[in-house]
Amino acid sequence: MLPVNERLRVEEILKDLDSYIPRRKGWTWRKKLPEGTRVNGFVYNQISEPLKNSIGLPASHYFDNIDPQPDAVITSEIASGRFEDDIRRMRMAAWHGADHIMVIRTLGQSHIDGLIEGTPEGVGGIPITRKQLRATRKALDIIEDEVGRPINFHSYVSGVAGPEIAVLFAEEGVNGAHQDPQYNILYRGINPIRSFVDAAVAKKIMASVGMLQIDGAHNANASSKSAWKVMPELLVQHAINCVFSVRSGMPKELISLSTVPPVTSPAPEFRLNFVYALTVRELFKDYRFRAQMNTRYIESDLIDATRIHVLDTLISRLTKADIQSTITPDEGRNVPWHINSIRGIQTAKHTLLALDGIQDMLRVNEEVVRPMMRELKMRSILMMEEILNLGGYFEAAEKAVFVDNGQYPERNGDGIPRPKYGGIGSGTVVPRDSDYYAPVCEHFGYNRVPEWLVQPDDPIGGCTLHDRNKIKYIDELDETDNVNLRIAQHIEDREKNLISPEVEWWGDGWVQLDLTIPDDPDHAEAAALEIAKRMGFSEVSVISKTILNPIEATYLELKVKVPFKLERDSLQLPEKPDLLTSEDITAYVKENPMRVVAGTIGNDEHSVGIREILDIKHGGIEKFGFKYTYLGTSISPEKFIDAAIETGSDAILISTIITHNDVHVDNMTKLSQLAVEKGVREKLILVCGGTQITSELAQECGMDGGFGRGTKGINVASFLVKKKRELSE
Ligand code: Z98
Repeated sequence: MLPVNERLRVEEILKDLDSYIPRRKGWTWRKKLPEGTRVNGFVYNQISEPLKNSIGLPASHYFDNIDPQPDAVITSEIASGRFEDDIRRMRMAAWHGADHIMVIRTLGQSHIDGLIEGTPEGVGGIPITRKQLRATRKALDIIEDEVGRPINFHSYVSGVAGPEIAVLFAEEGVNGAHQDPQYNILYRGINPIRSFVDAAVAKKIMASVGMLQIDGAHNANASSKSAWKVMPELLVQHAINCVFSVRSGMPKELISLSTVPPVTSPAPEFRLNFVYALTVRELFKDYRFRAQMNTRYIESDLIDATRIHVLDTLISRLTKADIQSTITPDEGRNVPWHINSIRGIQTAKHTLLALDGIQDMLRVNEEVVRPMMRELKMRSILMMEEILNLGGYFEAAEKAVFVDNGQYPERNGDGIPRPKYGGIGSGTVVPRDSDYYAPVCEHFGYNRVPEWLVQPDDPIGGCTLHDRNKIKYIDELDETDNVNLRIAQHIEDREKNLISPEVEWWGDGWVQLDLTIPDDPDHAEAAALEIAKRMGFSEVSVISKTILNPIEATYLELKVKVPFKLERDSLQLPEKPDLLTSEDITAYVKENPMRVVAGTIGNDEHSVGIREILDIKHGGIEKFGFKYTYLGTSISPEKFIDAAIETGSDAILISTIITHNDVHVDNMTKLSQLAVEKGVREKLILVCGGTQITSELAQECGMDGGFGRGTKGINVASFLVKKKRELSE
């Protein structure tokens, strides 16, 4: 197993790929835990087995670092264009709780009539090749051992090479794929007849290895102008692909509907989305559901995307989702950044856990929703009827019935027309001869296997799905575009121990910068670009703008590049304080009550810092059981000592921000000398805090310890307990 503190080495993964065998085929669901399972005292009804290694939600450290895993599979879509960076992101995603990794394909692969080989770089995704699949699956084997949960690897069986890709996926252990002939036809302009014939073959092959299928209905929503109006059509598209898949040999458990809440606010989104979600799940109750979030209305604003994601995931929990997808604003602005992938996963995990068991507490008001569901069903049944009346799917597609922006039966006249005999690959489907025979096992349609054969592939000694030796592995075809060239820089930097920031590819130098400029959007944009240049960044561009007020201020997100790299070994790491745990401190103070006097010293009136260190509200020492007497501001050293004696305190906490004329040094020195003079120095722990204070400086001035910027109550509490233990020894 890869040690958790070691990087994934692409060069290691690339070794011996010619003999790599995927460890399993087919889809894996999470192992659900019984309702009522307790984790750290909390009861959960919708969780699954925990991970071996993982990173919990930000607040998990308040709960003993628990990281319960929701019951739904969580998807991360990855589109860096370089598979060697995709696999790093997969490792990050898996640690945060994703177990379904969808790799987006490079732009244009749908139109390539055959397989690509090697490891070329892609645009908006990677070219899917055997080598990239093997390398990724091999990396996922390592990652799933590390997190202790199977990870489903997924991509797309679409385009004019659909069946070839399905065979490739079946051979290489890809666990799931999008497959929907309507996608080819409507969005990729591929001939309708060819698309359905290819789909039947592809689905049969996918089913033979237990791959999960996701359909493409959501694309009607993503492509239409008035996306909420295509709801009846979404139901129709799901129905067409479901029935066609079952007839092609796919079991219903392997068919997952890709459903999206069709609309977002400012529309009254919940009413529309909830009724739609109830309807689609009722109509297709025997099937699985993959809930995607709305992508149609995502802007390039991260928080906006997050709000949409949370509300969409609420719909999933109020209805059902076997798979919860995550998408980031990257989908809108085409900057697929590591951090946003992870934020998407956190959003899904957080929302699913937050809403654990919510359905048990609520009842849907049937009186309200039933008529709305009925109306939606009626509209889609009418649409299906019209398709039949027109002569069938091909005739309807030719008449631009699909992706029309009118809510059926209204029509807007702007649907996508797809001629039955037109498009890419038209005229390429030929009928089989009556004695057609192919020596392959997983086959759609008739195959006149000679009677004397047990298996159709006996004459060739087994097809590639049964005899891996028949698979031809091609390494690289392009000497100028391959992973070896790309990772050379990566390896060089790693060996020289260089560091530069990244957002997308290893150490790519990109930085996200956000600024608020007090001006109108045009001036703010020009100013932001100029500021970034003067800060020394190169390649600056604005990726998102939010108007706070048309003239008062504009918030901007920039993408900028750092034109240098750092030497890792030259970095000075701050010493980590050796802290006692909260439990240790609390237990000690319970057994050995401790009291302090505190205040700001001399003429210092800055009391915010010391209050943070004292008060329970801010996680101050009071939280651990310390009693304190707050003397106020501008307290003299004499008063501190007298008060400590009077109250029988163990320690004096002074605070000082003012350093003019070294007054802080004088005050610390005076306090410690006075303690000596009054004969209490041995009994009292003297501590000073303030922005300019260091432990060394405080000790030079006769104090026991000093605390600077960033100090929290626990730092002081831990110090006081340790010191008290020393004194009592
Ligand atoms: C998703 N976020 O669902 P190309 N087939 C289907 C698809 O939905 C898609 C493709 C193929 C979305 C991503 N969906 C968009 C049914 C894409 C992709 O032609 O290689 O881009 O196929 O995952």
